[in-house]
Amino acid sequence: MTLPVALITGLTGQDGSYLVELLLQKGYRVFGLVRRASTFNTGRVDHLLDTFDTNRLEFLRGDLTDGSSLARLLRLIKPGEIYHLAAQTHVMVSFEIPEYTADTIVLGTIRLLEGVREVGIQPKIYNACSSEVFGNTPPPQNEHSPMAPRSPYAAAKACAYHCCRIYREGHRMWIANGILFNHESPRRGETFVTRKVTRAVARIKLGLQNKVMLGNLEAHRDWGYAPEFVEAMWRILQQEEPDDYVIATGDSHSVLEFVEEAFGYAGLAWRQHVEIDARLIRPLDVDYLLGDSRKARSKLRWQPKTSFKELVHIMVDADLKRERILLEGTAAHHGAGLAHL
Ligand code: NAP
Ligand code: F7E
Repeated sequence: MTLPVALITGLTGQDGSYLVELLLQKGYRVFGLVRRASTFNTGRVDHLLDTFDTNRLEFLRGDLTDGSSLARLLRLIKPGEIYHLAAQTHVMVSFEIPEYTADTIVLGTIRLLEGVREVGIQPKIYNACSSEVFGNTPPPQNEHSPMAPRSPYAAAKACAYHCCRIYREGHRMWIANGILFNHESPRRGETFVTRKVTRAVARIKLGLQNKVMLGNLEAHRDWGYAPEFVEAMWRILQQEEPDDYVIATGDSHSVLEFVEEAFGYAGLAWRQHVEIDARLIRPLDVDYLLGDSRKARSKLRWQPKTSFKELVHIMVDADLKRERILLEGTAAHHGAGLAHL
């Protein structure tokens, strides 16, 4: 029996790591595009290498900035489904490296789509769009809300979204945009605000640091749980016809509320540990995101399960566990001097 074959760009990222687990559970053969880095960058998926034999999961070297590598992979794999997740994903960083951000998001997407055309395959393609494209369009935001990007990242995601629609309509390709609102997990990158806070809470609780510097505490985000959001990506590609979907919880909280919940859960007083650093405040920020995902709920039969509080607790618990293990590792390496910790 031939297994369905999927290619994931961005497999080493937060979403890619949960998606590959889901696809392997569902019986897919999965290929992951992995870029070259000077240090190991497969930490989020290394646990899978032991679990699955190499016929089910394979990493292939490539880069969104290198169209020839994408075309070569497509020719080699001929995937039936492509989950296009790779990107420069940090909004603040996009103000500092706008060209690279646009190169990965806009040109990277075009290179991938042109590669598909050149190789002559007809896969179903998922493109990772973002709620950032809505900017300060009043909440709740859905598939019909105007896009009003407020960062180079958001502008690039809006452009890639339109490119996907153009290829869908113009070249009759099967491409769907998932407009996902923020989704978090213990695997979230350490420089996004949720993980920055929960990691700091754990380290403060264990006496490893005392302060955390933050920027705008007033911004509101609709934060969901990443494993549930990758399930929506898969459901989008199982539809007969390609379409665009907002994926969100419908519950919005401020950064300050996230901080209060995370510190409170660990029994800490946040005011004693949080300081504002003006350098972390963005040239432009998105004030209030709250998604209306009724279309996904009815057409995909998808719905989120994890509440805001549960998400915060999952992340704090995971960081406490991780920091304790790291601490024990340090103690083992450095001997008895740290044993009292
Ligand atoms: P992430 O954790 O930052 O992962 C990004 C992935 O892209 C990583 O695998 C990274 O590789 C890879 N990548 C970056 N530059 C690349 C390049 N030049 N060539 C090849 N690969 C490259 O992001 P995520 O949170 O999983 O998000 C997945 C996608 O959904 C992204 O497109 C993001 O913009 C979008 N999105 C995310 C959210 C959210 O809340 N998480 C919401 C809406 C949309 P390394 O591991 O080597 O860095
Ligand atoms: O910021 C504020 C910051 O960087 C959230 C990406 O996955 O989701 C993510 O983008 C809010 C902003 O996520 C700090 O100003 C305060 O208002 O965690 P974030 P984001 O910008 O919403 C969207 C949907 C994506 O598509 C992106 O790829 O928190 N904030 N203080 C801070 N943010 C950070 N990073 N660090 C702070 O110290």
